[in-house]
Amino acid sequence: MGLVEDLLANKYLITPPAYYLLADYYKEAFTLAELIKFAKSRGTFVIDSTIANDFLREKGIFSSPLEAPPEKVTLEPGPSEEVKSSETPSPAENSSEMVDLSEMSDHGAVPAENVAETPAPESQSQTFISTGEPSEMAVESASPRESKPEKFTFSEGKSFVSTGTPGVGEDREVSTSMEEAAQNPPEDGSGEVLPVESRASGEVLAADASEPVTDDSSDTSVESLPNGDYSNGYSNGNGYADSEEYYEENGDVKPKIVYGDYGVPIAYVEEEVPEGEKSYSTYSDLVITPKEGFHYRAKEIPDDWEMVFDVKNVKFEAPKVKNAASKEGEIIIKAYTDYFKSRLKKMRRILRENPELGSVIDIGKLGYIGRDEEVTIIGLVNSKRETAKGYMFEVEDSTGIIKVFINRNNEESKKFFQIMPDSVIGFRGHYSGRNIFFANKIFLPDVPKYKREKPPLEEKVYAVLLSDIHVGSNKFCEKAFENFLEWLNGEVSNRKEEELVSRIKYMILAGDVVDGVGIYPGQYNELEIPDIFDQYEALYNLLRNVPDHITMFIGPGNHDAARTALPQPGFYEEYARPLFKLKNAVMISNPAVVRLHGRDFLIFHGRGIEDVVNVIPNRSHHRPAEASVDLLKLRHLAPTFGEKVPIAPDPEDTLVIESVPDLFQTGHVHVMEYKIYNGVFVINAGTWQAQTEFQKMVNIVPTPARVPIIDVETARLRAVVSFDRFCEGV
Ligand code: D5M
Ligand code: FE
Ligand code: ZN
Repeated sequence: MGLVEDLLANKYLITPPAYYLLADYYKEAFTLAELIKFAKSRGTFVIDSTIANDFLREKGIFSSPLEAPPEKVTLEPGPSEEVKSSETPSPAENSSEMVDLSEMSDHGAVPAENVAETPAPESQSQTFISTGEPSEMAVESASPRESKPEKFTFSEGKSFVSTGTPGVGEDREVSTSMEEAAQNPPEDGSGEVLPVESRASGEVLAADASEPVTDDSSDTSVESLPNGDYSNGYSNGNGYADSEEYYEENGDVKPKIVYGDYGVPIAYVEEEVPEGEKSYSTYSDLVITPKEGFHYRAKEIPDDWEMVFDVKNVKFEAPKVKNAASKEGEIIIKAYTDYFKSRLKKMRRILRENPELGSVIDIGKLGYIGRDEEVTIIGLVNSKRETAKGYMFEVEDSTGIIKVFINRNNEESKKFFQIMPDSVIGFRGHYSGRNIFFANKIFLPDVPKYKREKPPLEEKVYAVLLSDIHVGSNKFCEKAFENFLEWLNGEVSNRKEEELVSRIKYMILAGDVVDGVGIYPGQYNELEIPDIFDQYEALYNLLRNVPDHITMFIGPGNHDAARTALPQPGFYEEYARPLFKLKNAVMISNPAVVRLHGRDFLIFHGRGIEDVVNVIPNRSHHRPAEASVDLLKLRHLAPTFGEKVPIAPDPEDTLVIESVPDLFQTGHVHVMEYKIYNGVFVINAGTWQAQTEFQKMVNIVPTPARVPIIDVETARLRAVVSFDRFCEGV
């Protein structure tokens, strides 16, 4: 068996970049047992490129990443150089329940054949690694605890609406307190209104999901729609091509190569295969039309939206190097230097808006001030670590580098844990004269505490937030999604829902709209639609059923056909072409800022959350809103360079949260959760994909098919409509 299969058989995972690093040496220079033992010693069961590099170095196969043969160099940034602080949570959380390889240490390395003899992944799928009970955490966090619910019953409807905490034991009744949930979320210690995490909500959701469901699909007409031409108004700026052989495996389908700028092949256009000949459906005959007589108030409300920020509109200047013959490496170094200069400049501007900062001085000029003088420095935190008496940072600005120390007894030192490497921070204190700055105050860029008042709107108008639909996955909750589409088309169960649907004017999709192909090891086995073109076609066939008056904003995620590194300017049009012909859709970048009726919605797929979870103690994939608040405090969507999230060497850092949004939407981690932080509504929109085998192994418990509905005026939650009962057993 190959490396991926062998690892999977042992409940170990490998990322594609790590695979490419290791595959050639497998069985030649190392055994499976050695690799597993190494991963185990690092307390992880996910072999990524950092682990792979370290392993190869330890095996003496190469001694530094630079010595790897050129064809093995991946686009993923190499391991970070900074000293890891001791508070970084250990990835070994799961180790006690991992496959027991203790025999290995007793008897030395087990030959690969022995390890490979363990049962195939399919037969082991029930014995996945599990730690604790994240499902409770996952579902309990979405509803405010203290709202006094006004109750109403759904016995037959296809959806269920909830924002308040349902009463205990009301398993057939679902409660709501929309206004209260929206305007009076309970407060927490920070002095700002923050949502409260409630356990009951999840339980009632589950109970509700077990209700018998009436099939009222007869209300929707199903007929076939003629295939229109793909519109072609979008130009793709990212000329990345995938491996040619990959697509040539496609049996008798002859790929047609499309060339981008400079003759770089960017896509292989599949020849049309009639749907009847395919073993899967792309929903080509799904047509849902608005229910006759349903009154859409939103149709009468004038459109009011603008793109405030889209990466595609940023003009990046290519880095200037001495001459055209400059080495490629030199250009890349220059590009990243420009990138960090841009970050520093933007973040300094944000930090200086805080009047508490006082006088700011360049690091290079510290030598000119008196030792008693209190000053502030602002710089990139290159590294941080705990010392015997406190915390030490290495901080850099464009004029110099300095060590910054803060004593543990100072309350301010607690901020140490919030500071992610490579974020830009202000330190106030004294310069010792020996290249150490003694700080007594730490300033995170943060978000001002005051609420940004906006003029009221004449009419209530709502936006629905979606993310991670993952069309094409066999875990895509298609029935739930179709029910949601019917709901949008007026198939509602009561007056409350009618009011909601009637006023929905916008829909935001924050990435991973399809499942993609070749995204994680073993994904192929979980694909219903194994073809990326057909996945986008299927998504198109679903989304064309969104009523015309609802404007959709659709951005990419890491499963989409788009550049992997952040920021993602947009979908590769050659792959996602069907989306571009949706009349009521706007293709956006990741990240992007859309202004709806004067309210700024920051939309970000959310990969930055992964780094927060890895770096900041006590963070979890199951509490994404908390992690998003950490990013807001650092005013950056992916501060740390060289961790899990690849960052493109653009000369400008477009991941800085330059202006404070009214709402900050993420996805990616597949858990619906929200919070309010300093006036910003922070929400993760969850997913439409049930738990995948991969997620089982890494213990991610999603909360699929819940739709948060936002009152645009307040940029707060109006209701959560849940279709999860249709997502069971997917
Ligand atoms: O991400 C779905 C979830 O899976 C999200 O919580 C991140 C997590 N994820 C994705 N890739 C990995 C790897 N390689 N290791 C650990 N966890 C991961 P999605 O983007 O939908 O796949
Ligand atoms: Fe996803
Ligand atoms: Zn994702």
